[in-house]
Amino acid sequence: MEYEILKPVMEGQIAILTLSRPQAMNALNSRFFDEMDHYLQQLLMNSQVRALIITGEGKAFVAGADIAEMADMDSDQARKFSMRGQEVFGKLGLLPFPVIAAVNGYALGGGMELAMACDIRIASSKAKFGQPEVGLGIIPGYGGTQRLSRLTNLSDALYLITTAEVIDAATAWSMRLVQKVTEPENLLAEAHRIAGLIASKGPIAVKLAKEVIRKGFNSSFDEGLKLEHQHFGDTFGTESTEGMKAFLEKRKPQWD
Ligand code: CO8
Repeated sequence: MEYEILKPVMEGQIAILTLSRPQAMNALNSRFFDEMDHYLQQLLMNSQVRALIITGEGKAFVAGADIAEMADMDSDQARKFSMRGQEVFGKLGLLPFPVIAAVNGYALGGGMELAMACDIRIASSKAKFGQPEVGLGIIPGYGGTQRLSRLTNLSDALYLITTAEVIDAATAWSMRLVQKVTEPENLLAEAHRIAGLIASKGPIAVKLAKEVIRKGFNSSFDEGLKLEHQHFGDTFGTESTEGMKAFLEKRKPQWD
């Protein structure tokens, strides 16, 4: 598939995806979801990838779903558009490596929902976050009503979604919506540093850790503990032998 909106590159074992529709503030249209779905399938087939960084070109990370495309939709079309977005964003959580959103600017509506669907968020100090949907007479539709309360808390989610207030990066950090805030010029370097840390660790361990944390988060504590001991056992006899041997021999592990 030829990409019109996505600009993917590989740097070693780190995949970097730049959303590039700057004339529309990287707004998410149907074409975007088709390209993203295709790209995520390609990534799944590449066993070398250890982390994915998603960022935006220009002033915005993503300024939301494409309002021009949504404006003429009826309820059925809107439901389908919402389900398509939920499906594609849901795939980020299922990738066998962490996904880092490097939020360079506006992350509004569907853009904030995309960032929240990633595993880790870091933000430029110039980034702005918000769910402006109710101002348009609609509600978030790509998972925002569910992810925001889980990532922050019930009242912060209700506050942000019902007021549509746009917050700066420092406020997003104080709500634990983002893990780090950097100077704009350091954003990508910091995303690479985090991705590099992840890539230097045992790939099977990282994959299983992500799976256990994500699945456990959506189940009971006891179910989560069960998953943990199962997968803890699964790591033995794989690269754990090399990781622990390397520690005892005072050298760096060789994972591949
Ligand atoms: N959709 C379509 N076009 C957009 C969008 C968008 N979300 N955001 C910006 N654009 C376009 C503008 O229309 C403008 O186009 P043009 O140059 O042709 O007039 C261009 O991008 C540049 O935008 P501005 O001139 O407005 O740039 P500013 O720097 O003045 O402002 C803002 C930047 C603050 C980001 C401003 O553009 C803005 O407020 N954008 C809309 C933000 C918004 O409301 N987002 C939420 C959208 S709704 C949503 O995301 C729902 C998700 C769930 C969907 C579920 C499926 C049904």
